[in-house]
Amino acid sequence: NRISVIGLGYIGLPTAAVIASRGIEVLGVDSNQHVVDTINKGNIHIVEPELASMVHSAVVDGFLRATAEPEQADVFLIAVPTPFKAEGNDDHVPDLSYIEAACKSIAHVLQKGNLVILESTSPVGATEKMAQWLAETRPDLSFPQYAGEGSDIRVAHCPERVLPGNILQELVSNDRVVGGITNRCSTMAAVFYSIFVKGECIVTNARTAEMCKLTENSFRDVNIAFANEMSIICDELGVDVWELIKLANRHPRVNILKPGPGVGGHCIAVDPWFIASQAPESSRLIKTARYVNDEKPSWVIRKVKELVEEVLTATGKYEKDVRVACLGLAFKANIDDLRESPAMEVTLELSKTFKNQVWAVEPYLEELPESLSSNGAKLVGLSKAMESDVIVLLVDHKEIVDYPIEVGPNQRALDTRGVLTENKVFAFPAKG
Ligand code: SAJ
Repeated sequence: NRISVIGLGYIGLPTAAVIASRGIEVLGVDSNQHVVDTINKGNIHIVEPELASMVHSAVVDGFLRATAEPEQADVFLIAVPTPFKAEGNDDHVPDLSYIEAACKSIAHVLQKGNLVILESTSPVGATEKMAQWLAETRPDLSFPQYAGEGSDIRVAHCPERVLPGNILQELVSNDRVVGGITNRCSTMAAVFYSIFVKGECIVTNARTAEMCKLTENSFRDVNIAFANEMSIICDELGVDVWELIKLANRHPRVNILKPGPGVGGHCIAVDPWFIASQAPESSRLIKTARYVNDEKPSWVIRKVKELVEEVLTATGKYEKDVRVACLGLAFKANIDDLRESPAMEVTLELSKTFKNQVWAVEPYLEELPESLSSNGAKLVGLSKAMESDVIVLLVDHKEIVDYPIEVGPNQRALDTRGVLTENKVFAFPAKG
């Protein structure tokens, strides 16, 4: 049996490597020749713990090969991006052109009995569209219906659900929701996943599987928005939000997530819009959550500017002599990914306001991105950052959490992740 994975990014490459590590022949397809060449040399173009060695062994052992042109296989997994349509698209309409291109590129190599699975996060109806694109592109298609039991290939959706930073574990251990165009499609896809998934594969229809993925990420977004809104309200009312959340979470049916500088990454800030763009009138809470989370970086920036003013008043320094240290740039803790990062958004804006005055700490970087260094921002270590006037804690990387940060009388700190708050929740009687 041969498996072909179309799209060798953050989902496709780890999935290809895990399947190949089971001794199954995997053909990875990517339109980017540099990606193809890198993988064929046994190297990787993305950062994810343990992925480099797994890809290297799979290539050396002959189970994984990359190519720019699709070839015949038994199962095709499509893991290509589903971004929004071009900038300025206020309705946030998803762009399915990568899925369409993937379908059109594999259509001519499909054979009777093949299984095609869409893993990309997609709006409701995308899998049906995919089946239609496949049917339209295949010249020898003998069945007018592309979606019924009469079709000669099987089509299903099985959304990826892995957490960046823990992809290789979650690919195997997470339950999977498998939604076929028909029951036979679902069953065949579930049997395929059982090759490498230890979690349960639960069968449903394609539209429910699509909506399930969007719902999971919207649920998280709405809950983070609640935490972010509480942090702003608590700031206004003089309540420590971190202590408050710990106390409220002692209730058996309350589980508040953590506030932060905003929501980053490529999924949680994107997927809720897929629902909102298909049901704009009814998605009121989902859209509001998006606005709350998107506005959080601006709130952080305003607070930092207030703290700089406080330092000026307290010390009599000139503004040009004030140093602002931003701790962490990644979109979340313990990963190196700066894309769609609220910490980057905050640091970038501060570096424009306070030119040559921003110090950035990012344990995962050896040099700062050009956007920051061009404003005179400098990459420094944690001990140097402690000499700054305003400390802005943006990412709870382990190195930052473990560092003994002390804020002196003439310094100010804004802790967007609750790292500096000591544990104020004393329970009586103390648990042994
Ligand atoms: N964040 C908070 N407070 C929290 C939790 C997260 O501010 O309590 C922030 C993070 O700092 C980050 C953003 O939210 O900026 C997203 O981080 P995340 O860890 O919640 O999620 P992602 O984007 O890394 O991965 C999510 C996961 N989805 C869910 O947990 C429901 C993952 O399982 C999905 O596979 C992934 O999206 C995806 O690809 O869709």
